[in-house]
Amino acid sequence: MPQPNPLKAARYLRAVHLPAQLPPDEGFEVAVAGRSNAGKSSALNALCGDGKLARTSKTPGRTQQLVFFEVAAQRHLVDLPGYGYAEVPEALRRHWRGLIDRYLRERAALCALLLVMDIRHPLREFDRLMLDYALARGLAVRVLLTKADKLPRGRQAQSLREVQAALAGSGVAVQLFSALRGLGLEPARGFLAEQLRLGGADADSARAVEQ
Ligand SMILES: Nc1nc2c(ncn2[C@@H]2O[C@H](COP(=O)(O)OP(=O)(O)OP(=O)(O)O)[C@@H](O)[C@H]2O)c(=O)[nH]1
Ligand SMILES: [Mg+2]
Repeated sequence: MPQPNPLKAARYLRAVHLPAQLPPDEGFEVAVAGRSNAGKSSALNALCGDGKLARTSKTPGRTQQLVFFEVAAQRHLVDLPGYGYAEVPEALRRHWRGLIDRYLRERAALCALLLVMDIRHPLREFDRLMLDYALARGLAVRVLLTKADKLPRGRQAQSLREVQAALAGSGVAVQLFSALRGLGLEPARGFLAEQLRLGGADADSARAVEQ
C-alpha cells in the first residue's frame, strides 16, 4: 500500500537572489543540488507530489535563484541553481557561486543534501566537489540517480552498483529515481522526512517543547 506523502504540504515560499532575502536561519533545511539540467526541480516536484511546484525546463539554467519551499513551519526544501552551466553570463555565475557557497558554508539550518545526478552522467567533477564539501561539513547526503527511465533495467542496476562502489564507506546512500515514472519516491521521501524531522515521535516531542 502506498505510504502517505510526508511532503504533500510543500508550498513555494520565496526565491532568494541576495543573502538578505534568506528566510530566518531556523529549523531544518535540505538543499537539492546537482548539475544543470540533471532533473533537480523535477525530482522536487515528484517528491512533493505537485508537478507545478518548482519550475522545470528542457533548457539548462532554468532555476536561477535559491528557491525555498516550506513543508511545515521552519522546515524547508531548497531548489538550487544547477552548477556547471556554461551559458549563464559569467557575472551571474559568479554571483550564484558566491551565494551558494556562502549558503552551504554558513547556513545552520542546512542539515542534508539531496544530490541529483543524471544516471547517464554520474559523479562528474562538480558532483564530487559538492560531495566532498557536504561530507566535510557533516551534512547527510543522499544521491538520486535520476532519469533512470532513460536506461534499460540492467544498465540502471549497473550504474547503481558503480556509484555505490565509488562512494562506499562515505555513508552516502545512492538510489535509482525517475520523476517521469515515479520511481524511487518512497526512499527519497523517507530521507527528507527524517532530515526535516517531519512526523513521528521526534517532531511531536519537538512541538511539545516549543509549545
Ligand atoms: N526522462 C526523464 N526526464 C526528466 C526526468 N527528470 C527531469 N527530466 C527532464 O530533464 C529536463 C531538466 O529538468 P529540470 O528538473 O528542469 O532540471 P534542473 O536540474 O532543475 O535544471 P536547472 O534548474 O536548469 O539546473 C526537463 O526537460 C525534464 O522534463 C526524469 O526522471 N526522466
Ligand atoms: Mg531547476
